Amino acid sequence: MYVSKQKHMHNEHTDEHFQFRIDNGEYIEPRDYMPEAYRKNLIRQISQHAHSEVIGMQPEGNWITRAPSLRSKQILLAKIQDEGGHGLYLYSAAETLGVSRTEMIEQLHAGKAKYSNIFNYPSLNWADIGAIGWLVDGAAIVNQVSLQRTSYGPYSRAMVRICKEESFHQRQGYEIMATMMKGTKDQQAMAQDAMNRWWWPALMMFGPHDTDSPHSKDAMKWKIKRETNDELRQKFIDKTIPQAELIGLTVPDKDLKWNEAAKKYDHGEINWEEFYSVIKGDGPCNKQRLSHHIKYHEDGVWVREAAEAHKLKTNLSVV
Ligand code: FAQ
Repeated sequence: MYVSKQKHMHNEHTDEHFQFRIDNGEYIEPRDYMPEAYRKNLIRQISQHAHSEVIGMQPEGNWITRAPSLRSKQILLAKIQDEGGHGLYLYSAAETLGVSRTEMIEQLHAGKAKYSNIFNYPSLNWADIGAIGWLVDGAAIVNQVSLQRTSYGPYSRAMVRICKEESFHQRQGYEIMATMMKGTKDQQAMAQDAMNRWWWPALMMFGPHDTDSPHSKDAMKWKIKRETNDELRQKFIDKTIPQAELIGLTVPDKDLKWNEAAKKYDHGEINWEEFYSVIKGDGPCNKQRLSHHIKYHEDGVWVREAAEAHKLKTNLSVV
């Protein structure tokens, strides 16, 4: 053992030494040696994650002005601001890998970078805000708790901060659903309808089955991912079903049943055709989400110019 460690210590700029560090449970930092494919895979995943946080502000932003009370409006505003902050941590983490935020935004606008499938569905009424917080943030937490131990230091540290805020988000949504389920028949029907529409897309957030996930093999080897798509999806299902039952919601899956031997829920088939069509750009709201982002990015040119001018002025006055 000692001999092999010595050997690796002399060859720090090799893929072999890199893998040795990963297997040893070390974190990789921006200036450390890393294989080009590791860097590329991380830029892809972190930038898509950042875009998801920011695009994810839109379906909820739609309901700020129509929140049913001052309290619920304040909470929703705080939650949406958090999502913006999460996007910033993540863009900054990706920048440490040598890509600029401008480039990442250009890739998003050109349709070359993805963002989560889930944000291409419409938020039709207040119950949807409950379903987004409970199911979408609930799924995001399961994934992100696991990513706190991802092998890239800046990504891992961003995840630790983000997870602290996500658990408040999940409770915000669950509280809305629980309140509606204690309400009138119409309110209960609205909550159930939102559950029916968001359940399956939330399961798709974990990505394709492991057997159909092209990036998983390397991502697991490099510990970018600590658990696979299917493992995380199963965790989310097992944790969420008792929560639905507690407030009287029915999970819209006729094949769902408890598997006593495996101590987990077996679930029905996910509609992968829908998933691939949504991530290719043909979901109900893809065009709306992107054009909204492009419009406000262009409207914000003057802010970025003013910040640059201020920086220049400050630098000059220092000289
Ligand atoms: N949506 O080989 P894999 C949130 C793509 S944050 C769209 O399995 P990977 C907070 C994938 O990119 C939600 N595309 O890929 C919030 C790849 O295509 P590519 C975001 C997807 O990366 C709440 C292809 O399919 N969270 O919600 C999706 O190893 C409320 C093959 O897939 C993260 O991004 C999908 N769901 O595993 C904010 C977590 N799944 O790139 C506001 C970090 C797969 O080759 C309001 N990301 N694809 O063109 C991850 O953990 C991973 O990237 C996975 C996918 C697990 C999402």
